[in-house]
Amino acid sequence: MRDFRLYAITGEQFHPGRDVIEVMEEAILGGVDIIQLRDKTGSKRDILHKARKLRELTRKHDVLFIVNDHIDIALASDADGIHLGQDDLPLAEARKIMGNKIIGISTHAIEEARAAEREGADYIGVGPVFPTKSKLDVVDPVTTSYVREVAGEIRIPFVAIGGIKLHNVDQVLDAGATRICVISEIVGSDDVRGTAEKLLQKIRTRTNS
Ligand code: 3NM
Repeated sequence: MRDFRLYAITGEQFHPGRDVIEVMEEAILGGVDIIQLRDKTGSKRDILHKARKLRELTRKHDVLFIVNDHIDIALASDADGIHLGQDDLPLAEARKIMGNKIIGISTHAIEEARAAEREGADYIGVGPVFPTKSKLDVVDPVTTSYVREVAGEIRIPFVAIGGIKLHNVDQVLDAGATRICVISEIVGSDDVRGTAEKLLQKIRTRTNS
């Protein structure tokens, strides 16, 4: 899979009155190189409609596009991949359906990270590093020590997530993360593009890239 550094997930509750496509385009212009559509409340039809628009946007800017949870919508919108949680379809089953498209898995403990790697995930999420209000069923923060553990052991790409902000991203990078994933800090910002630019700059500085 093509590598990425700054991963933004949609969170429409953070920008009432603003269109998701417009917000995500600003994020991309700020340097986000992978987008995930995450919608826990809409109907499948609505989610598919947004997925198709985001697919068009991400093609225009040549960035990756991932759909959360819904494999059918990922396929119907020709997304680059799917992101699954621990309670979703098992990886082996998802792989049968997704072929060689990207499969990302959320992990909250090293055993889950090892299993995802063993079973052929393309990348894993590592979090929530800090407390977050963006995910309802979230587990307790795993802290930067879990990031450190994964950085030291897991060989597939991983992305740190959960409560990551401009003011604490350095701690996550210090723990060995080279890819960062955020919802609220980017899409809830008054300056979506500027916030993405600043986050990317911090990643670049720490990873010499
Ligand atoms: N997944 P924010 S934490 C969607 O730990 C999600 O797997 C998490 O949003 C995990 O950047 C999270 O606003 C929410 O904290 C991230």
